[in-house]
Amino acid sequence: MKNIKRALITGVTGQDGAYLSKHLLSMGYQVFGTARRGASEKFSRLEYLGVKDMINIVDFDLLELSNIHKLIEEIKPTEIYNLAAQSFVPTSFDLPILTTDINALGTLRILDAIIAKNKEIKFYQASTSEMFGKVTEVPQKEDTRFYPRSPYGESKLFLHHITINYRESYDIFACSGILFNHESPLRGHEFVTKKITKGLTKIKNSKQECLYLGNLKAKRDWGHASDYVNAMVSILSHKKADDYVVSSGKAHSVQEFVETAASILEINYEWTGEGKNLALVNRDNNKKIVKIDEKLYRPAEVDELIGDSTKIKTNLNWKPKYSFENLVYEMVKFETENELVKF
Ligand code: NAP
Ligand code: G4F
Repeated sequence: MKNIKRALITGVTGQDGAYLSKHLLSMGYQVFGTARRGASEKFSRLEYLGVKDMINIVDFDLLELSNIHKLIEEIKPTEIYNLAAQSFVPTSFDLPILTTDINALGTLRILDAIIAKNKEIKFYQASTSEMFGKVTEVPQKEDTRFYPRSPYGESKLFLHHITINYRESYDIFACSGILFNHESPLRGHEFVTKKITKGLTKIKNSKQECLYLGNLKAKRDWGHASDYVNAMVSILSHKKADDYVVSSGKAHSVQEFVETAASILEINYEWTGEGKNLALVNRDNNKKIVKIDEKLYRPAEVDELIGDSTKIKTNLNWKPKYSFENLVYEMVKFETENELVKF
């Protein structure tokens, strides 16, 4: 029993928490996952993957210091994966202080507890390509200059740097994964890929008239969450603590994502108009099924992200299984088969 690895995952109710739990359980880990108390339960992702009953759920909030000390004492984790965050970029413009407290100071609370309680715990931190922001180099790699464009990106830059600082100052095994956008059927409903796959499926089934989106020209390097949680585990399993970019190496615009999903759904479409009048028209009935809503534009945008994951591929032998097309296909298929499910 002594050698069983005990992983504590913060944010286990989120997309990555669910996939990571499943992966760690398949490797024989004992998994503890944190959830915030709320008015209703939110374990639908864990239930969908069939792992809810195999995880020990514990109460936790990143805003509170005492609970992380208590969890480390009680659970005695060998590894902590800090995935919990206020992760939606637009919300960070509305709630910048809360976002910073949860993401930046929350991480510092955990790091400080590790120093105080057990410096042997291995620590994984969820950093992000949003830190590259207004990019200064294409593609972006570990040493590309950071230029965040949102309070979310700024909060993540702090936690990225403080993780490195604690590793160097206190000789702990603390790593950052600089993950580019990763999606799945379990993606939150507010993110653009879920909005598109759910919205177009409903339109195809005559359950919705039109889908409103913001900036269609933004480009993202999209991968699948199940491939990216494997990278997290590889990062903590390596003999040396380090930071890695995790990406597909290919960028697509939001407009291309719409086109790919529409093609999978066999919607006979064409684009009309330009700028804020750009719209996707269903040629079978001449209805505009995707329109721009300028309210969805962000105060500052990250125009194009594309990652260079040579380091993790070379050093840790990581390789994604999903292509962009397979990712979109799986998300559309999920929506056609699970119309009423909302994560
Ligand atoms: P997600 O689906 O939004 O999940 C976030 C999780 O954090 C949820 O379980 C949420 O709990 C929890 N949480 C939020 N505030 C908290 C607080 N104050 N205390 C404790 N838990 C809190 O995010 P994700 O897509 O799985 O991403 C996981 C991590 O990777 C995040 O840190 C995100 O910023 C980062 N990241 C994601 C991507 C991506 O493309 N998915 C890319 C790079 C980095 P509730 O259920 O209670 O809300
Ligand atoms: O899906 P998004 O909201 O993801 P975003 O902002 O890139 O952030 C995600 O990826 C980050 C990694 O780079 C994570 F750190 C972060 O936690 C999160 O998981 O938006 C993607 C793009 C943006 O350029 C946005 O302006 O899609 C554009 N977009 C266009 N219309 C839209 C919409 N985004 C959303 N959410 N909703 C729209 O209607």
